[in-house]
Amino acid sequence: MDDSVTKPTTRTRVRTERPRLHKVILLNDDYTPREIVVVILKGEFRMSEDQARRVMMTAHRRGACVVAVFTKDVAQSKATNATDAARKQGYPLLFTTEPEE
Ligand code: TYC
Repeated sequence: MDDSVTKPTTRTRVRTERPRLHKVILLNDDYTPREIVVVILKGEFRMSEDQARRVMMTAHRRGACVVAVFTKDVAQSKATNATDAARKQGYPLLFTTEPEE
């Protein structure tokens, strides 16, 4: 007779959700010179001159433009650094973040 005992096994499936990404948004204002916006976009977001100009002009015309998406921490630190870079030069340029839907 087979008297072997089969132990019940419990399998736990670990579901790891992808972290929600956050958008960095550039807001328009009436005071920051276009060239300053372009320089900050290139410096903080590694954009080419052409990309930076397009993003700047979109924010200028429409009021805001999504610059890029990152994990929450990276988005927030990039937005803060870029805003600080403008403040240091005396401009009110503002970058914000918001979660992606
Ligand atoms: N509107 C600004 C000007 O005319 C330029 C500007 C563009 C400022 C985009 C902010 O996010 C911005 N000098």
